Amino acid sequence: MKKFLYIFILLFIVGWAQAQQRVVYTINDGWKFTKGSPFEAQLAGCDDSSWETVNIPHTWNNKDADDETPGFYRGPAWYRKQLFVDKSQEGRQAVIYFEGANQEVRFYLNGQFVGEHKGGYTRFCFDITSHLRYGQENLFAIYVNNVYNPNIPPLSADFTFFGGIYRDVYLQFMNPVHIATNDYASSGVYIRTPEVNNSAASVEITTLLTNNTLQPAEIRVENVICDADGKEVKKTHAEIKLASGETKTDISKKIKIDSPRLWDIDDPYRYMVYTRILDKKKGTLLDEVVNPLGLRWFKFDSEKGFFLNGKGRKLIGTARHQDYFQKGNALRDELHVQDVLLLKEMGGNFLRVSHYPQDPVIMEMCDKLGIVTSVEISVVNAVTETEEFLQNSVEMAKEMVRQDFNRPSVMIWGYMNEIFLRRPYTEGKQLEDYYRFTEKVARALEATIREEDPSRYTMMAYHNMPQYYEDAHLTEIPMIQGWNLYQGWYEPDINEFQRLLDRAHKVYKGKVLMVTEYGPGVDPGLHSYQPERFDFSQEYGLVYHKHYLREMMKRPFIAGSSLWNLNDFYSESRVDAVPHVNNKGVVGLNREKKDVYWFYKTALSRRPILVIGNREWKSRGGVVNTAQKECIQSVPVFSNAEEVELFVNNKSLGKKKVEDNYALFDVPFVGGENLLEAVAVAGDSKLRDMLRIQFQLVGSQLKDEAIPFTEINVMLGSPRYFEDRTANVAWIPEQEYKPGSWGFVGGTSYRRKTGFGSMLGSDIDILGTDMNPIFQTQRVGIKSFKADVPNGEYSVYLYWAELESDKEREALVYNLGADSEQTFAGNRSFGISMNGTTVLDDFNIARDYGYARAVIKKFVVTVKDGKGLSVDFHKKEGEPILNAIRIYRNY
Ligand code: GCB
Ligand code: CA
Repeated sequence: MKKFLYIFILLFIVGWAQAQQRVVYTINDGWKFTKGSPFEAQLAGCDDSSWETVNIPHTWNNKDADDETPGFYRGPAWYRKQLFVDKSQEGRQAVIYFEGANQEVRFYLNGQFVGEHKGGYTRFCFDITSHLRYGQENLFAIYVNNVYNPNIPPLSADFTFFGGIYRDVYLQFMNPVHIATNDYASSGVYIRTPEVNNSAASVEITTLLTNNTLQPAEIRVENVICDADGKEVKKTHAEIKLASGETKTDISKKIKIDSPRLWDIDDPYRYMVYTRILDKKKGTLLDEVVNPLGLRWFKFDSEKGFFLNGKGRKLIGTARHQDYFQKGNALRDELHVQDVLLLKEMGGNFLRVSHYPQDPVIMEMCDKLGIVTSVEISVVNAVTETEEFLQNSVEMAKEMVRQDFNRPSVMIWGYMNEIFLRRPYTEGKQLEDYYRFTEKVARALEATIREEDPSRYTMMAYHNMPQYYEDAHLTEIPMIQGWNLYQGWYEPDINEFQRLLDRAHKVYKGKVLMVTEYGPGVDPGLHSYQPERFDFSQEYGLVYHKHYLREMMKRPFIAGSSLWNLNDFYSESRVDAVPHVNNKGVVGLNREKKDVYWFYKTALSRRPILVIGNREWKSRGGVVNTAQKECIQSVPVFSNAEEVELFVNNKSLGKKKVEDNYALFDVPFVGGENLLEAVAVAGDSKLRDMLRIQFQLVGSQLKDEAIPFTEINVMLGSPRYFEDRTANVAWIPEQEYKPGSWGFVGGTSYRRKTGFGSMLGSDIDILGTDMNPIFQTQRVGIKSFKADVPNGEYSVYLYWAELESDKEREALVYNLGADSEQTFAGNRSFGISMNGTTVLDDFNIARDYGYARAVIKKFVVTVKDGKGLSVDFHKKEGEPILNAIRIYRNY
């Protein structure tokens, strides 16, 4: 009797275990981590007690942007964890699944090597069934390396290659007879929709099935299509025999759905497909996976652009990088989700998932929000002429396609971004061979993707050297040409943009065209009322984007565009207004919205909008310029209403017509707090927006008692305004000295030569500060800086950085890779006196501090006898310079 009971219980347990569904959970927390290669780190004997404890998502480079050492750690590192695995999972299939780790991984379990993966942006998994110990602790040891590898793309790129296990890691347990997990970390299910129209759709489902038991298995495969409410719409089934150890493919019959509800930008309706396998005899459920199903049809036309479900839609959106302020690329899901929400809120309907496949939640969000996507592998800037490089690229393409195959949002697969930006040769046989090899890689990728997935389009993105791409035949290969265009930024003439579009339309007749990138650098803390190229001001951002959007809208043959970029992102080698950051985002590293974001939101939104711009300009300042002792500065108010009224401190400034999505108001600011209130009427809705701005008013006459002098903060050689957001200090532009007032005497604004023309100031990284803009402009040949301040004691801070280097900077191709180690060998020496007293006699910045290093000297000066302050510069060798000055009244 007892024996029977045992058998009964045993059967019950086995039966229960078999009927149990897939179990999937993350194992992110509490890993031991160290950089380097400790001896036998995969073995239990290795002592990891002194290692750091970290959580995944994790990168070891998130702090690298903040330090001054050029570059970032690129090398090996280890993660280790003891993990208890439940006894109840014994006898099941076990898999460890990585959403992504940069860039080479070797995985060890309980001391044994299990598998490896190359490439930092695609998902991968390993079967660990035979290595696990159940009801015990298991030693997981993961080697990750982000060192340069000539055979793994990307070789170089304008973003930081943050190393680490920077996306979620999971354990999965399932029945040994299951939907395959060994096909490039895909879901094992591939859903195709060979025909879709308004009246009917047909669906075809391919399922990969694995039998990892020692016996043959007879199973039933079911595919149940449910609507969004979970109601069954259609069901198919098939019976299949699997030999022991076999993985087999089942292809469903075509499933017809009548009057389908389509997936569209405005109504991203999703059916769900439940793929199940059951034990044929017992009917028990063995495994199940769920995939989204979007029914839609689309096409790109070289003249008329993009069509979704028969309707013409211009695709407008952004590209996106997967990093965040001080976090590097190690983002939890919510931060990814937020980005797609930001894009949707802006009115975008397109995401270029570039330069690499991204977190699964990004794709899920695009499916849910109706955002069309293009996903690309990270073959960027250059290739290595080896078979291994080619093979790795092809593998990445397969991973990409199979992993995001079922996403209704995906309509384009991309590969190769600006592949000739960093050509290793410029002429001759070597260049020819290089072109030929690159073409070979391109053709292999094109063929792979088309074979994997003939239902989507292919795309490649080029930089503005069409000749290179034509010579190598790359303009012919993909179905869509993407052009990355920066006229009015890297190149001087903004109107060249539309000429290039028209040229491409003419030269590449029949090719579908997209603008895959365009955008200017915008430091959220910089403003200018004389905006110009390379000044990084919010205002130039508006000038640029207004122009580009208008020109693209005029041209139906431009199927769509993805501005560069949704967010500011880290790029270690970059030297712009913010060190190591590419500032072309319409939102910042911390996702604060810049004015250009509001511009797009207003232009693209169909809902009534009214937003006072300059929203994040919290510490603002300026010089009195009205008889009423106010400072007039213009403020944009974004709206899609016809006209807008603005009140300032409860007084109306009247109504203004909106042009190009905003109205500019001349706002008279008073010192202290100002209340701005905008109102407008759009259709039936009354719109209202408010903004409080703190304004630091500077007198034009410094002895004016109505505006007691407290401080001025002036950037020389510059019309820019800059906010020191840490200390809430408002920096204002220079002006020429007039008696009673303040300003410079003599000199000119420093302009640096660029690859094309010149720019105001410099964009080199200034060492020793995180406030580059204060140091990046200067007055050269300055004689004096005078301020007719009242008697008292003052702190006078002088700011310098030597911007001139004798070594010619690297040619400014997209100003990447400029090195910060240059030394200044030239000579500039001058003396400085304050109200007649010599404070420095032989001041040579390069000699004492080197090139591009922030130097701040504070002097305490007493102003007497109503003489004001005069800082005088005495030329000895070269021209005296001054980058900025702060005059602060102590008493
Ligand atoms: C490009 C690249 C992108 C850069 C961008 C820029 O063309 O494709 O990776 O970040 O230009 O800002 O220079
Ligand atoms: Ca994730």
